Amino acid sequence: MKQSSAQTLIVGDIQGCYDGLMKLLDKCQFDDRRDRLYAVGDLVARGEDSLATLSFLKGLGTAFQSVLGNHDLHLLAVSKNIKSSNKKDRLKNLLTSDRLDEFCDWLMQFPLAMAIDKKHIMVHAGLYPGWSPEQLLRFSDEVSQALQQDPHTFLTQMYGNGPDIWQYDLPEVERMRFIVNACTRMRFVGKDLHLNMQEKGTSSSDNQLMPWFEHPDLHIPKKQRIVFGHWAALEGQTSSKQIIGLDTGYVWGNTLTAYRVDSKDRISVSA
Ligand SMILES: [Mn+2]
Repeated sequence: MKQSSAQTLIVGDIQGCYDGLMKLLDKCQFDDRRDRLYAVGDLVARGEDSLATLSFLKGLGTAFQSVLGNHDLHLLAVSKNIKSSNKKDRLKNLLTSDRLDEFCDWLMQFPLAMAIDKKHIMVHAGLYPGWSPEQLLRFSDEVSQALQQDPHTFLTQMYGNGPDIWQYDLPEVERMRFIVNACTRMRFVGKDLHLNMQEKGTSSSDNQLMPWFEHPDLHIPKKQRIVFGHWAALEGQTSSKQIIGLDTGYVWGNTLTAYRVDSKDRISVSA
């Protein structure tokens, strides 16, 4: 059937899988003159062609927007010689491209969290259960301001697992680090609201830990939806209709998924 009306698509973690992205957009009959494409972050890293991926997405102009994932932030730090590339990343052609600075400047204008309409909020890892959706968007703005004002200082101070619990009076550097970790790295959270940075599976042997979206302190207004990626082991499964998981692990040999906002259906292609 031919797609005739305008679509809003949100795609899961692309991770530099350019061919997969092309297959998925073909299947959706994506047309950048008519449709809008959003991504939940981790545009680059482990896939075969992060350079072609960024070149394509940036070329979409205003038809494309994203939030930043942990791999996108790491790319920014690597590009500024603050960190070295992860062993498993396949970023060589991007890091040696004469367009690297152009792509990094472009990425830096994307936030950690974004409301794409009145209903859907995108964030790479999830909504920290100690925050409201409004707070998430406000804290994301704080991070964007700090990142854009002084990228080198921000990216240097960004790394570390602590503090692992949110407090309103955290000193600036710790405050920024917590916001980045909650928005881009969170999976399991303790009953006491601490972030656990070790567990990556679907369940934890520690019964004090739970997925962020199952924490009793998480409150999302009925009409809102949180759209996230990052947690490939979930294969897109969550316990709530309000929580839409889109990382289905294409880079690990599974599928790349888009959520079509208008019709509430999912479209996937296999690796
Ligand atoms: Mn991630």
